[in-house]
Amino acid sequence: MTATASTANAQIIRGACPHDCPDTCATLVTVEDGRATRIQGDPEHPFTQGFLCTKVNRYLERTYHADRVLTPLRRVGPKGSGAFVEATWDEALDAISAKLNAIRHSADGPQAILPYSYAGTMGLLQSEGMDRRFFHVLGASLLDRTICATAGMMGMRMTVGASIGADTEAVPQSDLVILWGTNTLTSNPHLWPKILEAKAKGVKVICIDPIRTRTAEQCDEWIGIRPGTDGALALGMMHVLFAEGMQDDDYLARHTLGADQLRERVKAYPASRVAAITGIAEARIVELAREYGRAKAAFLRLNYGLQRHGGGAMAVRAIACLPAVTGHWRRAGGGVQLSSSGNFAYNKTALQRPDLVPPGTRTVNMSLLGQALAAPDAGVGGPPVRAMIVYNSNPAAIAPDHLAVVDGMKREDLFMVVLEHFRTDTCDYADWVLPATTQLEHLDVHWSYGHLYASLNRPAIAPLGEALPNTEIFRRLAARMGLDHECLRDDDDALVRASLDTTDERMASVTYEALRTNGWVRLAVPSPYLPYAEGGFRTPSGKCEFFSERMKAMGLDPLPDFTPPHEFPENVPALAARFPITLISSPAHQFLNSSFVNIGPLQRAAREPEVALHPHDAERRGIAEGAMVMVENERGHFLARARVREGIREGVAWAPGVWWAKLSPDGRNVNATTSQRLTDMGAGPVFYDNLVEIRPTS
Ligand SMILES: Nc1nc2c(c(=O)[nH]1)N[C@H]1C(S)=C(S)[C@@H](COP(=O)(O)OP(=O)(O)OC[C@H]3O[C@@H](n4cnc5c(=O)[nH]c(N)nc54)[C@H](O)[C@@H]3O)O[C@H]1N2
Ligand SMILES: Nc1nc2c(c(=O)[nH]1)N[C@H]1C(S)=C(S)[C@@H](COP(=O)(O)OP(=O)(O)OC[C@H]3O[C@@H](n4cnc5c(=O)[nH]c(N)nc54)[C@H](O)[C@@H]3O)O[C@H]1N2
Ligand SMILES: [Mo]
Repeated sequence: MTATASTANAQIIRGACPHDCPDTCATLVTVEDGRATRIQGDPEHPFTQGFLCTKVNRYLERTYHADRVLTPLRRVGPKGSGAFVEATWDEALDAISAKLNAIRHSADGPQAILPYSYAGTMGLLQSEGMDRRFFHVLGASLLDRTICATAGMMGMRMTVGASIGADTEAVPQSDLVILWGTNTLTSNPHLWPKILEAKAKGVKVICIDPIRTRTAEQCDEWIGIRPGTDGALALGMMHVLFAEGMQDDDYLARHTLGADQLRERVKAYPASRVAAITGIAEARIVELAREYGRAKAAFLRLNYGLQRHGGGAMAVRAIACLPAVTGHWRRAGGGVQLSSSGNFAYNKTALQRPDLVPPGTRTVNMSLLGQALAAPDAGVGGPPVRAMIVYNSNPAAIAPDHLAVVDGMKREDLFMVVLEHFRTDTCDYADWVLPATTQLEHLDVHWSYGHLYASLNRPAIAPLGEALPNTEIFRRLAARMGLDHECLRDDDDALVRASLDTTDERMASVTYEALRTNGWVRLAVPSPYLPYAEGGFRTPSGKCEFFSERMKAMGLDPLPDFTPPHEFPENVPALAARFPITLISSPAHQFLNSSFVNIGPLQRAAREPEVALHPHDAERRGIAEGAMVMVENERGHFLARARVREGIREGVAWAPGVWWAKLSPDGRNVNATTSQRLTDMGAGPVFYDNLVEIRPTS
């Protein structure tokens, strides 16, 4: 081990970063006299490479922060006031279990109770372990966790069959890198050294993004595409590839389904038409296709930015066809990568016990929370939502259509419990806030969506104050409520074992022993991993499905096509006349969704809620650099500081997210303007498919 500790009695504990990020870093935490004194990236981990990001470098500061919630809190003021008093665990568990039992035994029944969680921690135990068992035994409503990635996941699933793509460690072997709808330096920073390795060999790196992000600035070229039009660009590229004979006929014949139909379909996308849709010059589209066609192993790194539009799933699907047209999957460094998560075959059935879900239990889409809280039947039939238990998420800040969400949370007849580290926006509407442990204080097992290493997080320090792991909170709640099932008594160690209890070959290397010894281990797959070099797609046909019977059965177009955003200006001219600017609210560099917004140095670095716009757009509106502006549409509005900059498409604005509403000038954040419309597949949110107007406030 190359890490050194500063004092003799210091210990180094291996852990994993819990945050929702493709990188899932391996960490080394130095502990001296029971206190964590240092956190660093594991230098031996091939992806972490010894460094942590801007945010997680401050993980100790976050853990020991004076604002940590360290005891149960009971609300004393009106909903939204944030007035709480401290309470004991006994008081909290008594009150919460009495209320939940009353609802469970009422005419509305247990489905009136809704869990709401996402990936505040990605650890299997603390994010989808005992909580799932608890809600399943209880018979609560199920939650469809769509808030981030389901559109892209469906796009991949319908095309290559799974969330499995090219090995990110093979990027240095590629001969063209396209960063497509991803701000790598911010949201996937540990991929950057691999990209630099490729670049050092003279490989061209192109970034396709409506915003000239810090990533785009470091690339050889920025292609400033119109938002939500990536599907058309991919179809236009395939048009050129086929027209100029740059396809790999052998790969097409052996490993794809529907190549002839695809070839017919893309005839409708000549570069002239694609230029009009995407706003990219015709000649550039043709040349991009040629560069791609000449390459032998181009790496297409997608991320989730481009799928937060009405046609997001189709866009990912169209792009995912490219490496099968050119046969790039054959070679190391070639192919497309959106997520590697499908490689991690943990035993989620044993962990979560879906067999305990009562038949006929309804499912509520988390992206429609505003609607679910407003409608008597949660919008999907059944009882109203009378209780909501929130953990690992801050829906009052991050859910679309913020005003609808907050209206719902204010309902006097809604009972809300939030498990948290801090008093977030969501906590302000809670009846009870329960203190949860951070990653330094609990055990967990991790997967990744950006590489192929499993990891174990061992607790480095004892829980602060009266904080408890989510697992333990649900165990105690179950016991207090009298929920009687033996699986609710498993301890965290048993949960780890349940998740590792699998015979899947890829998991052969992932034993508890290996994880305990080294902290992390590569899945038992070849290195580099070429998932589709010889076909072997995980679709029903085993081929890359240009033509999808499954989509046809869903009543969708079975072939890739361009699906415009809901708020595509030429399709909604009246709306676009009033709200002509497409607002993208992708992550701020210093925050992790709404996490870290309350950490002083990071908050100061992010300054304040801002909105960047093109000089022409600013000038037309009389907006000067630094002016306070109102960003608005029919759904709502929020205040932000104008940043006028060249590096953004005209007609597009960028409001980096996700600020806590209560730390924003008018108590509202960007989600006051986003809608509860959904993507074409996967029922995901459309955060960046959002027309607004921006006006000076004075
Ligand atoms: N620092 C930091 N890192 C993070 C996060 C964070 O909040 N902060 N969040 C984490 C999470 S939960 C996720 S899901 C990922 C998200 O990270 P990414 O998957 O990289 O997604 P976004 O940051 O949402 O968007 C990436 C880029 O897509 C661009 N974009 C938007 N619309 C379009 C479009 O229509 N076409 C194209 N080509 N580009 C478009 C945006 O301008 C943005 O620069 O990052 C994770 N990592
Ligand atoms: N406008 C706009 N909205 C967005 C996005 C966007 O780009 N633009 N991004 C979307 C995306 S991609 C995502 S993934 C979602 C993310 O939305 P969320 O999943 O809600 O993520 P965070 O905002 O980071 O909130 C996570 C919360 O979990 C808490 N937490 C962390 N670890 C633990 C734990 O172990 N136990 C408990 N009890 N709590 C814990 C943290 O303190 C934090 O408050 O936001 C979405 N919202
Ligand atoms: Mo996400």
